Amino acid sequence: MNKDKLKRIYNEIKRFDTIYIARHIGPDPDAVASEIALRDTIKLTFPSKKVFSVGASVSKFKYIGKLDKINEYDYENSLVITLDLPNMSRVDGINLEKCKNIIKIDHHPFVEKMGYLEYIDEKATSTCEILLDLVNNTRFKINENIAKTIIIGIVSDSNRFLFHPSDDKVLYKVADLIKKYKLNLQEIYDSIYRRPMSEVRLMGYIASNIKVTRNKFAYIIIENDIVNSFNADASSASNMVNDFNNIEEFIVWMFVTKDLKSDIFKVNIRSRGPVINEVASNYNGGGHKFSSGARVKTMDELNSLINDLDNLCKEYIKEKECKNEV
Ligand SMILES: [Mn+2]
Repeated sequence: MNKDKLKRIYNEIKRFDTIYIARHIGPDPDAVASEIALRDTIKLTFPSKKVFSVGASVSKFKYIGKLDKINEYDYENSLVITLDLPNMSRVDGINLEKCKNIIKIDHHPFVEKMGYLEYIDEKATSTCEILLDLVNNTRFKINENIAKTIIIGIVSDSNRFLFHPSDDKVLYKVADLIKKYKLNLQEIYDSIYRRPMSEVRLMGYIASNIKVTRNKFAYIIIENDIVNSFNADASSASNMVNDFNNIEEFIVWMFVTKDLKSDIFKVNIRSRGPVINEVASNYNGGGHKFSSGARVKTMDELNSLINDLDNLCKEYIKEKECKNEV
C-alpha cells in the first residue's frame, strides 16, 4: 500500500467539480461495486460535486446499486477515474481518448499507461479493497451502505477469501467494517450468492461434459443452445469457471462461450499452479497470474490456445516432479 499516493488521489478528487467513474465492459461485481462505492463516497464527503458512475447496467447486479446515464460529457474540465481496468480498449461508456485528466485505480497487472496518476496494487484482492485503503488513509467519509458495497466487491473477487492474494490484512479490514457498521454478513453473502436452480443444473452439465487431459488441463466449449436450454445466459455460464476451484483432477481449467454479437470465442481461464496470464496475453487477453481471460476469433486459434495451456500444465507437472513435490 502506498499511503502518499492515496493521499494524492484524495487531493486530486478534491480539485474537480465534475467526476466520471468508469470500469470495464462485461463487468463483474467488483467492477460495478467499486464504481458505485467510490461515487457515493465522493458525494458523501463533498456533497456539491457532480459524480457519475458510467457504463451499461447489468440487471443481475442491480442489487449493488444504480449507475448513471449521461448524454453529454464535459471532457475538458472533468476528472475521470477508471477502476478495475488495465487497458483503455475495454472501458465501458466513455471515450478515454477524449479525457484530459485520468486517474487509474486497479489491481490487475499493468498493461498500459492510461492516466497522469496511477495506483496499481496487485496485492489487493479487488479494486474495492483498494478503495477501502483510500477511505482508511484519507478524510473520505463512508456510511453503512458504502461499507456493504465495498464488502460485496472484496468478497466476490476473492470468492469469500479463497483466491490468491487473500491474506490476514484483508480479513482484518473487512472485519473492521462489519464491526463499525454492524453489518449482517449473511445478508451480504445471500445477495451475492443466491442463484436460480437453472444455473446449478448448467453447472451439472459442465461438470459432466468438461474434458480433462492427462496433463490435468480441463476445458469445455459451452455452446449457446446449451446455455439457452438451461435458461441461463452466456456470461453466467462463463463465470461458473470460479465454481470449479480445488478439483483434484485438474490444475488449469478453461470455459469457452461464444459471443453472438461479435462471433468471438470468449475464454475464461483459472489456475491453481501454473501462471496463465502470459499465455492469455498471446490470445488477445491477459489478467491476473491465476485468473485470466482471452478472446479468439477462430476454432484454429482456440485449438492452439488449448494446446499451449495443456503444454503449460505438462511443464508445470514435470518441474514439480523434478522437485519431488508430487
Ligand atoms: Mn476486480
